[in-house]
Amino acid sequence: MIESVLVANRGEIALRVIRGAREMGIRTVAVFSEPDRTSPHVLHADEAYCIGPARASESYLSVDRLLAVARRAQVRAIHPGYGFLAERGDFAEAVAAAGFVFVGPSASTIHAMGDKTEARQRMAAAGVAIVPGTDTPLGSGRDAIRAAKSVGFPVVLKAAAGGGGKGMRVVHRADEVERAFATASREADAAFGDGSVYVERFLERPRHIEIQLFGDAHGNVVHLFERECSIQRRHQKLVEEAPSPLLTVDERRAMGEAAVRAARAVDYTGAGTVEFLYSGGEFFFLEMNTRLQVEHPVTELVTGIDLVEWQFRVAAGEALPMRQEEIPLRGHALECRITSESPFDGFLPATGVVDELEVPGGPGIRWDGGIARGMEIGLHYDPLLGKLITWAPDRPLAVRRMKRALEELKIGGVATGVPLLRRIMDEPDFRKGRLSTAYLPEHPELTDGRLAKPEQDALLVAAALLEHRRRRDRAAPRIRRGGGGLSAWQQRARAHRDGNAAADHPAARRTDPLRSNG
Ligand code: MV4
Repeated sequence: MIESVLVANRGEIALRVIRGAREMGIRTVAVFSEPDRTSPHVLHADEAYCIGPARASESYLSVDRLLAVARRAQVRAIHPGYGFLAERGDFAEAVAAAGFVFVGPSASTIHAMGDKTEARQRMAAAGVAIVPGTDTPLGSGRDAIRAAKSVGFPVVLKAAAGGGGKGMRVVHRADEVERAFATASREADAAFGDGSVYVERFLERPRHIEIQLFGDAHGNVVHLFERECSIQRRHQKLVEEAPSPLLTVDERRAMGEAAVRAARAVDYTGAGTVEFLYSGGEFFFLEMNTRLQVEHPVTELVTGIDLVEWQFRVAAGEALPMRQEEIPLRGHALECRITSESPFDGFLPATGVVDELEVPGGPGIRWDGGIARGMEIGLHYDPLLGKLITWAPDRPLAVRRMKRALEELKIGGVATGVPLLRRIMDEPDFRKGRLSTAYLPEHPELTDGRLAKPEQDALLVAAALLEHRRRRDRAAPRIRRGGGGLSAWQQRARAHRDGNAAADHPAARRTDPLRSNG
């Protein structure tokens, strides 16, 4: 087994990996940038090293500094987490060349899946359905028009070196293709240093369903079922769940088998995810992510498997601990991403100092956080503060549990997306599992800064009751009803202040229609 690991990441995922490693008796080495000095991942590691200033290029993205710490701390392995260097084939290569074990797939797999046209070719060859389109980059605007016409409109132009929606261009008509091609190519070049663009048929309102998979160095590959990740905004996932509420048993099996074929085709080792677009009863390969994902906890809760533990076992050369038929799927899990963004303000990134942190508890609740009270939330890194995850025997209870947990969660000092997430948990389409990637645009009331309907109604009722009270009090002066000239409301407020519950008796309750009865 691997006896020590450097975790080349920060925040909640660094802490998650450190926790998993410590349970396995693996010595953990954290790295941190100057402003992260007091972060929980630093606190919980066996050792921690400062690797530079806030700027990621001089700290978490510095391969030289990370390798220098790995040598100094004499670790056996390096775990990249997600983001930062996790899907950089050259990093995986450098780690191996320096004599460390990279906890992830081989550099060649990472490279192959990073090139989206190569990934499409390899998947098609492996018998995995891909969205109709081109499998090689387009040579010119004319080439693009020809390809778009043969694929059929609408189409989407995508960067071959991209992924995650960056540089995507939807095109509805032939006379728009040439310009869109030029723009997409220029954007791809600016973002990835590679202007290659290819074309796919554009699917309307698809669902995003992904399959978790695992491979080992002995040729075994299994899948751990799906995650439904359709609730997103601008390609950032907001809510994820497992299993998908709308997939049939047959579809689940077919998708799982396709993902296993995909993994076998690239000799996959470690944890990975195959993303599919699901539309009109069909599913198509979208991308393969060669890392542990943010939303891995929902899979852990429905399978009972510790994915970080499996990552370490596979990296140590062990065979996968379970065969496909042994992997259970039990109950339902939901994850809400808690980010420092103002959801009613166009998801503007928020900053501040965390001055209050109260996390929910009780059965079926998990908090994967990377923050602590007193921590400064700046703009240097991803806005993910933590993840709230619930499990229950069925989806309705998992949703109600999430609603309750979101009500208990208190993060002060910085704006978060929690108010929006609470609204989503109450929204009828979400409750019914009617999900698509167009969910948020199709429910604009959820992200409207003005009050949502239930809150508007509550305010109207409150105003009407106050008006009723005002008129009644004017008709019957307070002095005749006792209470020293105070209204029932004021009497109770005073009684509470004085620690006297007597004014809280049922009669007082009847006189105060505003009082909540539960
Ligand atoms: C698509 C698509 C429709 N048709 N490709 C966006 C992120 C990137 N991973 C791929 N994306 C899409 N690709 C075809 N051929 C729609 C999207 C898409 C989307 C996909 C997953 C989750 C949310 C999304 C939101 C808008 C568009």
